[in-house]
Amino acid sequence: MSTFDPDPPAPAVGGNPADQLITIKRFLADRQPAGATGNLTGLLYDIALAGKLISSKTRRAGLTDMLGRSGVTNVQGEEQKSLDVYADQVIAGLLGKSGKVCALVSEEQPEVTVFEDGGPYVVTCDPLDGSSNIDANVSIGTIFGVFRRHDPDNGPTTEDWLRPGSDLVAAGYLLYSTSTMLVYSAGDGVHAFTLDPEAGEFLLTWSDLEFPEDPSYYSFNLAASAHWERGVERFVDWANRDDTPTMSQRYIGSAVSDFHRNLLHGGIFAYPGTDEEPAGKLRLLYEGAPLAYLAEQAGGRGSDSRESLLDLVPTDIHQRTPVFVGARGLVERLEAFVAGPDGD
Ligand code: P6P
Repeated sequence: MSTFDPDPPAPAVGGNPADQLITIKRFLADRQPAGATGNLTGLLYDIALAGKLISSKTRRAGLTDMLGRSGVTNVQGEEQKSLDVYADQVIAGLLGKSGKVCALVSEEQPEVTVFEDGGPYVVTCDPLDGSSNIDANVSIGTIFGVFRRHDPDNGPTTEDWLRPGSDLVAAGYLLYSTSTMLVYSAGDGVHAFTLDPEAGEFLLTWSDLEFPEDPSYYSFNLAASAHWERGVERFVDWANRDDTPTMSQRYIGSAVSDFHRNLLHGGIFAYPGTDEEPAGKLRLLYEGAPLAYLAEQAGGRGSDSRESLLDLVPTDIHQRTPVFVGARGLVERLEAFVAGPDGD
Protein backbone atom coordinates (compact mmCIF):
# COMPACT_ATOMS: atom_id res chain seq x y z
CA MET A 1 0.00 0.00 0.00
CA SER A 2 1.50 3.33 -1.01
CA THR A 3 0.72 5.88 1.67
CA PHE A 4 -0.27 9.45 1.11
CA ASP A 5 1.82 12.05 2.92
CA PRO A 6 -0.74 13.90 5.06
CA ASP A 7 1.35 17.06 4.81
CA PRO A 8 1.10 19.11 1.65
CA PRO A 9 3.51 17.40 -0.71
CA ALA A 10 6.88 19.12 -0.68
CA PRO A 11 7.53 20.69 -4.08
CA ALA A 12 9.80 18.46 -6.09
CA VAL A 13 13.17 20.16 -6.44
CA GLY A 14 12.56 22.64 -9.18
CA GLY A 15 9.37 20.73 -9.91
CA ASN A 16 5.68 21.51 -9.55
CA PRO A 17 3.76 20.20 -6.46
CA ALA A 18 0.88 19.43 -8.80
CA ASP A 19 3.06 16.65 -10.20
CA GLN A 20 2.58 14.81 -6.90
CA LEU A 21 -1.22 15.18 -6.87
CA ILE A 22 -2.85 12.31 -8.71
CA THR A 23 -6.47 12.96 -9.63
CA ILE A 24 -8.86 10.06 -10.11
CA LYS A 25 -9.09 11.00 -13.79
CA ARG A 26 -5.33 10.64 -14.20
CA PHE A 27 -5.19 7.46 -12.11
CA LEU A 28 -8.01 5.83 -14.08
CA ALA A 29 -6.31 6.76 -17.34
CA ASP A 30 -2.93 5.46 -16.15
CA ARG A 31 -4.48 2.16 -14.95
CA GLN A 32 -6.72 1.66 -18.00
CA PRO A 33 -5.64 -1.59 -19.70
CA ALA A 34 -4.29 -1.39 -23.25
CA GLY A 35 -7.04 -1.70 -25.81
CA ALA A 36 -9.74 -0.54 -23.40
CA THR A 37 -12.50 1.57 -24.93
CA GLY A 38 -12.54 3.99 -22.00
CA ASN A 39 -16.20 3.22 -21.25
CA LEU A 40 -15.49 1.74 -17.80
CA THR A 41 -13.12 4.61 -17.00
CA GLY A 42 -15.80 7.08 -18.00
CA LEU A 43 -18.43 5.23 -15.97
CA LEU A 44 -16.25 5.29 -12.84
CA TYR A 45 -15.69 8.99 -13.39
CA ASP A 46 -19.47 9.53 -13.63
CA ILE A 47 -19.87 7.67 -10.32
CA ALA A 48 -17.24 9.95 -8.79
CA LEU A 49 -19.25 12.96 -10.00
CA ALA A 50 -22.39 11.51 -8.41
CA GLY A 51 -20.38 11.18 -5.20
CA LYS A 52 -19.41 14.86 -5.29
CA LEU A 53 -23.06 15.91 -5.70
CA ILE A 54 -24.29 13.58 -2.94
CA SER A 55 -21.43 14.65 -0.67
CA SER A 56 -22.35 18.29 -1.13
CA LYS A 57 -25.96 17.59 -0.10
CA THR A 58 -25.04 15.39 2.89
CA ARG A 59 -22.61 18.04 4.18
CA ARG A 60 -25.39 20.61 4.25
CA ALA A 61 -28.29 18.28 5.16
CA GLY A 62 -28.68 19.92 8.54
CA LEU A 63 -29.00 23.33 6.94
CA THR A 64 -31.54 22.41 4.31
CA ASP A 65 -34.66 20.28 4.14
CA MET A 66 -32.65 17.11 3.34
CA LEU A 67 -32.52 15.55 6.81
CA GLY A 68 -36.13 14.56 6.97
CA ARG A 69 -38.19 11.66 5.78
CA SER A 70 -39.54 11.68 2.24
CA GLY A 71 -42.86 10.22 3.32
CA VAL A 72 -42.28 7.40 0.84
CA THR A 73 -41.67 3.77 1.79
CA ASN A 74 -39.35 1.87 -0.55
CA VAL A 75 -39.62 -1.70 -1.80
CA GLN A 76 -37.71 -2.82 1.28
CA GLY A 77 -40.50 -1.49 3.47
CA GLU A 78 -38.06 1.11 4.77
CA GLU A 79 -39.08 4.75 4.98
CA GLN A 80 -36.99 6.69 2.46
CA LYS A 81 -35.12 9.73 3.72
CA SER A 82 -34.99 12.80 1.47
CA LEU A 83 -31.28 12.16 0.96
CA ASP A 84 -32.03 8.57 -0.17
CA VAL A 85 -34.34 9.93 -2.86
CA TYR A 86 -31.84 12.60 -3.90
CA ALA A 87 -28.94 10.12 -4.13
CA ASP A 88 -31.04 7.70 -6.17
CA GLN A 89 -32.13 10.45 -8.57
CA VAL A 90 -28.56 11.75 -9.04
CA ILE A 91 -27.16 8.30 -9.81
CA ALA A 92 -30.00 7.33 -12.15
CA GLY A 93 -29.81 10.71 -13.89
CA LEU A 94 -26.04 10.68 -14.46
CA LEU A 95 -25.78 7.00 -15.46
CA GLY A 96 -28.91 7.18 -17.61
CA LYS A 97 -27.32 9.92 -19.73
CA SER A 98 -23.81 8.43 -19.73
CA GLY A 99 -24.35 6.19 -22.76
CA LYS A 100 -22.35 3.57 -20.84
CA VAL A 101 -25.11 1.93 -18.77
CA CYS A 102 -27.99 -0.16 -20.15
CA ALA A 103 -29.59 -1.06 -16.80
CA LEU A 104 -29.51 0.10 -13.17
CA VAL A 105 -30.49 -1.94 -10.10
CA SER A 106 -31.11 0.38 -7.15
CA GLU A 107 -32.14 -0.38 -3.59
CA GLU A 108 -34.60 2.50 -3.91
CA GLN A 109 -36.39 1.19 -7.00
CA PRO A 110 -38.71 -1.88 -6.98
CA GLU A 111 -37.72 -2.85 -10.51
CA VAL A 112 -34.62 -2.58 -12.72
CA THR A 113 -34.35 0.70 -14.67
CA VAL A 114 -33.49 -0.05 -18.32
CA PHE A 115 -31.97 2.82 -20.34
CA GLU A 116 -32.87 2.85 -24.04
CA ASP A 117 -29.81 2.67 -26.31
CA GLY A 118 -27.80 2.12 -23.15
CA GLY A 119 -24.16 1.13 -23.15
CA PRO A 120 -22.20 -1.99 -22.27
CA TYR A 121 -22.58 -1.95 -18.47
CA VAL A 122 -25.15 -2.85 -15.80
CA VAL A 123 -24.78 -1.04 -12.47
CA THR A 124 -26.15 -2.19 -9.12
CA CYS A 125 -26.19 0.31 -6.28
CA ASP A 126 -27.31 1.22 -2.82
CA PRO A 127 -27.53 5.00 -3.40
CA LEU A 128 -27.28 5.88 0.27
CA ASP A 129 -26.45 3.04 2.65
CA GLY A 130 -26.86 3.69 6.34
CA SER A 131 -29.48 6.39 5.87
CA SER A 132 -31.03 5.51 9.23
CA ASN A 133 -27.95 7.27 10.64
CA ILE A 134 -28.43 10.55 8.74
CA ASP A 135 -30.33 12.36 11.50
CA ALA A 136 -27.56 11.45 13.97
CA ASN A 137 -24.86 12.83 11.65
CA VAL A 138 -23.17 9.42 11.44
CA SER A 139 -21.13 8.59 8.31
CA ILE A 140 -23.05 7.03 5.42
CA GLY A 141 -22.11 5.71 2.01
CA THR A 142 -22.97 4.73 -1.56
CA ILE A 143 -22.16 1.18 -2.70
CA PHE A 144 -21.93 0.15 -6.36
CA GLY A 145 -21.14 -2.85 -8.54
CA VAL A 146 -20.55 -2.99 -12.32
CA PHE A 147 -21.30 -5.91 -14.68
CA ARG A 148 -20.61 -6.03 -18.40
CA ARG A 149 -23.81 -6.94 -20.30
CA HIS A 150 -23.77 -10.33 -22.02
CA ASP A 151 -25.04 -9.38 -25.48
CA PRO A 152 -24.41 -5.78 -26.64
CA ASP A 153 -26.68 -6.26 -29.65
CA ASN A 154 -29.88 -7.13 -27.79
CA GLY A 155 -31.82 -5.41 -25.04
CA PRO A 156 -30.55 -6.20 -21.54
CA THR A 157 -32.33 -9.11 -19.84
CA THR A 158 -32.46 -10.50 -16.29
CA GLU A 159 -29.40 -12.61 -17.11
CA ASP A 160 -27.46 -9.34 -17.24
CA TRP A 161 -28.14 -8.51 -13.58
CA LEU A 162 -29.21 -11.75 -11.81
CA ARG A 163 -25.65 -13.04 -11.78
CA PRO A 164 -22.88 -13.91 -9.31
CA GLY A 165 -20.51 -11.29 -7.92
CA SER A 166 -17.69 -13.23 -9.60
CA ASP A 167 -18.95 -11.62 -12.84
CA LEU A 168 -18.33 -8.10 -11.52
CA VAL A 169 -15.82 -6.05 -13.51
CA ALA A 170 -15.67 -3.26 -10.91
CA ALA A 171 -17.12 -2.32 -7.54
CA GLY A 172 -16.63 0.31 -4.88
CA TYR A 173 -18.14 2.75 -2.47
CA LEU A 174 -18.28 6.40 -1.57
CA LEU A 175 -17.95 7.23 2.12
CA TYR A 176 -19.46 10.51 3.33
CA SER A 177 -17.71 11.14 6.64
CA THR A 178 -15.19 13.61 8.07
CA SER A 179 -14.00 13.60 4.48
CA THR A 180 -15.56 12.13 1.38
CA MET A 181 -13.69 9.14 -0.03
CA LEU A 182 -14.11 7.03 -3.12
CA VAL A 183 -12.75 3.48 -2.88
CA TYR A 184 -12.94 1.24 -5.95
CA SER A 185 -11.44 -1.72 -7.73
CA ALA A 186 -11.63 -2.62 -11.42
CA GLY A 187 -9.85 -5.92 -10.87
CA ASP A 188 -6.36 -4.49 -10.40
CA GLY A 189 -6.32 -3.81 -6.66
CA VAL A 190 -8.24 -1.48 -4.36
CA HIS A 191 -7.57 2.25 -4.56
CA ALA A 192 -8.76 5.12 -2.35
CA PHE A 193 -9.27 8.78 -3.18
CA THR A 194 -10.15 11.74 -0.95
CA LEU A 195 -12.31 14.58 -2.23
CA ASP A 196 -10.63 17.97 -2.00
CA PRO A 197 -13.74 20.14 -1.68
CA GLU A 198 -11.93 23.31 -2.69
CA ALA A 199 -10.54 21.81 -5.88
CA GLY A 200 -13.61 19.62 -6.42
CA GLU A 201 -11.25 16.74 -7.25
CA PHE A 202 -10.83 13.22 -5.89
CA LEU A 203 -7.08 12.89 -5.17
CA LEU A 204 -5.28 9.56 -4.71
CA THR A 205 -4.74 8.73 -1.04
CA TRP A 206 -3.79 5.04 -1.11
CA SER A 207 -3.31 2.65 -4.01
CA ASP A 208 -3.35 -1.17 -3.80
CA LEU A 209 -4.89 -1.35 -0.33
CA GLU A 210 -4.79 -4.72 1.45
CA PHE A 211 -6.28 -5.88 4.76
CA PRO A 212 -3.52 -5.73 7.43
CA GLU A 213 -2.39 -9.13 8.67
CA ASP A 214 -3.05 -8.24 12.33
CA PRO A 215 -6.78 -7.57 12.79
CA SER A 216 -7.88 -4.75 15.08
CA TYR A 217 -11.69 -4.84 14.97
CA TYR A 218 -14.71 -7.06 14.72
CA SER A 219 -17.96 -5.32 13.77
CA PHE A 220 -20.98 -7.34 14.96
CA ASN A 221 -24.20 -6.00 16.49
CA LEU A 222 -23.89 -8.04 19.68
CA ALA A 223 -27.41 -7.06 20.76
CA ALA A 224 -28.70 -9.60 18.22
CA SER A 225 -26.36 -12.43 19.28
CA ALA A 226 -29.09 -14.52 20.94
CA HIS A 227 -30.69 -14.89 17.51
CA TRP A 228 -27.60 -15.95 15.52
CA GLU A 229 -26.66 -19.46 14.50
CA ARG A 230 -24.40 -21.03 17.16
CA GLY A 231 -21.21 -20.91 15.08
CA VAL A 232 -21.36 -17.11 14.84
CA GLU A 233 -21.63 -16.82 18.63
CA ARG A 234 -18.65 -19.19 18.95
CA PHE A 235 -16.61 -16.89 16.70
CA VAL A 236 -17.36 -13.91 18.97
CA ASP A 237 -16.48 -16.00 22.05
CA TRP A 238 -13.16 -16.86 20.33
CA ALA A 239 -12.51 -13.19 19.46
CA ASN A 240 -13.01 -12.20 23.10
CA ARG A 241 -10.53 -14.74 24.51
CA ASP A 242 -7.20 -13.50 25.93
CA ASP A 243 -5.18 -15.93 23.82
CA THR A 244 -6.55 -14.75 20.45
CA PRO A 245 -5.73 -11.58 18.45
CA THR A 246 -6.55 -8.52 20.55
CA MET A 247 -9.47 -6.89 18.76
CA SER A 248 -11.90 -4.16 19.76
CA GLN A 249 -15.59 -4.45 18.95
CA ARG A 250 -16.67 -1.51 16.79
CA TYR A 251 -20.09 -1.35 15.14
CA ILE A 252 -21.14 1.91 13.48
CA GLY A 253 -24.37 0.61 11.95
CA SER A 254 -23.24 1.83 8.53
CA ALA A 255 -21.77 -1.03 6.50
CA VAL A 256 -19.55 1.19 4.36
CA SER A 257 -18.01 2.84 7.44
CA ASP A 258 -17.46 -0.48 9.22
CA PHE A 259 -16.00 -2.06 6.08
CA HIS A 260 -13.71 0.92 5.42
CA ARG A 261 -12.27 1.04 8.92
CA ASN A 262 -11.63 -2.71 8.85
CA LEU A 263 -9.98 -2.44 5.41
CA LEU A 264 -7.50 0.10 6.76
CA HIS A 265 -6.87 -1.38 10.21
CA GLY A 266 -7.78 -5.05 9.85
CA GLY A 267 -11.01 -6.70 10.85
CA ILE A 268 -14.33 -8.29 9.93
CA PHE A 269 -17.81 -6.83 9.47
CA ALA A 270 -20.85 -9.04 9.91
CA TYR A 271 -24.56 -8.86 9.46
CA PRO A 272 -25.58 -12.44 10.31
CA GLY A 273 -28.89 -14.08 9.65
CA THR A 274 -31.16 -14.70 12.63
CA ASP A 275 -33.77 -17.30 13.53
CA GLU A 276 -36.50 -14.89 12.39
CA GLU A 277 -34.58 -13.55 9.36
CA PRO A 278 -32.21 -16.33 8.21
CA ALA A 279 -31.18 -14.26 5.16
CA GLY A 280 -30.27 -11.29 7.34
CA LYS A 281 -30.81 -7.68 6.29
CA LEU A 282 -28.24 -6.76 3.65
CA ARG A 283 -28.90 -7.26 -0.05
CA LEU A 284 -26.65 -9.46 -2.14
CA LEU A 285 -26.56 -7.58 -5.45
CA TYR A 286 -25.74 -4.07 -4.22
CA GLU A 287 -24.26 -4.57 -0.76
CA GLY A 288 -22.84 -8.06 -0.15
CA ALA A 289 -21.38 -8.82 -3.57
CA PRO A 290 -19.67 -5.43 -4.20
CA LEU A 291 -18.12 -5.46 -0.70
CA ALA A 292 -17.02 -9.07 -1.19
CA TYR A 293 -15.45 -8.16 -4.56
CA LEU A 294 -13.49 -5.34 -2.92
CA ALA A 295 -12.49 -7.61 -0.04
CA GLU A 296 -11.16 -10.28 -2.41
CA GLN A 297 -9.22 -7.61 -4.35
CA ALA A 298 -7.67 -6.51 -1.03
CA GLY A 299 -6.66 -10.05 -0.03
CA GLY A 300 -9.76 -10.63 2.09
CA ARG A 301 -13.00 -12.59 1.67
CA GLY A 302 -16.76 -12.15 1.72
CA SER A 303 -19.00 -15.03 2.80
CA ASP A 304 -22.56 -15.88 3.84
CA SER A 305 -20.88 -18.04 6.56
CA ARG A 306 -20.75 -21.09 4.31
CA GLU A 307 -19.65 -19.98 0.82
CA SER A 308 -18.21 -16.97 -0.95
CA LEU A 309 -20.72 -14.20 -1.57
CA LEU A 310 -19.23 -14.01 -5.08
CA ASP A 311 -20.58 -17.48 -5.90
CA LEU A 312 -24.21 -16.77 -4.98
CA VAL A 313 -26.61 -16.27 -7.91
CA PRO A 314 -29.56 -14.05 -6.91
CA THR A 315 -33.08 -14.94 -8.07
CA ASP A 316 -34.40 -11.51 -7.15
CA ILE A 317 -32.68 -8.11 -7.42
CA HIS A 318 -33.44 -7.35 -3.75
CA GLN A 319 -32.48 -10.77 -2.41
CA ARG A 320 -30.94 -10.59 1.07
CA THR A 321 -27.97 -12.55 2.41
CA PRO A 322 -26.00 -12.92 5.62
CA VAL A 323 -22.73 -10.99 5.20
CA PHE A 324 -19.34 -11.70 6.78
CA VAL A 325 -16.66 -9.65 5.03
CA GLY A 326 -13.11 -8.55 5.79
CA ALA A 327 -9.72 -10.07 6.52
CA ARG A 328 -9.53 -13.54 4.97
CA GLY A 329 -8.25 -15.28 8.14
CA LEU A 330 -11.13 -13.96 10.25
CA VAL A 331 -13.82 -14.81 7.67
CA GLU A 332 -12.43 -18.33 7.19
CA ARG A 333 -12.30 -18.84 10.96
CA LEU A 334 -15.95 -17.73 11.20
CA GLU A 335 -16.84 -20.25 8.47
CA ALA A 336 -14.98 -22.98 10.38
CA PHE A 337 -16.94 -22.26 13.55
CA VAL A 338 -20.21 -22.39 11.60
CA ALA A 339 -19.20 -25.65 9.91
CA GLY A 340 -17.92 -27.02 13.23
CA PRO A 341 -19.41 -29.88 15.26
CA ASP A 342 -22.12 -27.74 16.78
CA GLY A 343 -21.85 -24.85 14.30
CA ASP A 344 -25.60 -24.48 13.81
P1 P6P B 1 -28.87 -2.56 12.18
C1 P6P B 1 -27.87 0.52 7.27
O1 P6P B 1 -29.28 0.68 7.37
C2 P6P B 1 -27.58 -0.93 6.96
O2 P6P B 1 -28.21 -1.30 5.78
C3 P6P B 1 -26.08 -1.15 6.89
O3 P6P B 1 -25.37 -0.08 6.40
C4 P6P B 1 -25.71 -1.44 8.32
O4 P6P B 1 -24.57 -2.24 8.44
C5 P6P B 1 -26.96 -2.17 8.83
O5 P6P B 1 -28.06 -1.71 8.04
C6 P6P B 1 -27.23 -1.83 10.28
O6 P6P B 1 -28.40 -2.53 10.62
O7 P6P B 1 -30.03 -3.54 12.20
O8 P6P B 1 -27.69 -3.04 12.98
O9 P6P B 1 -29.24 -1.14 12.51
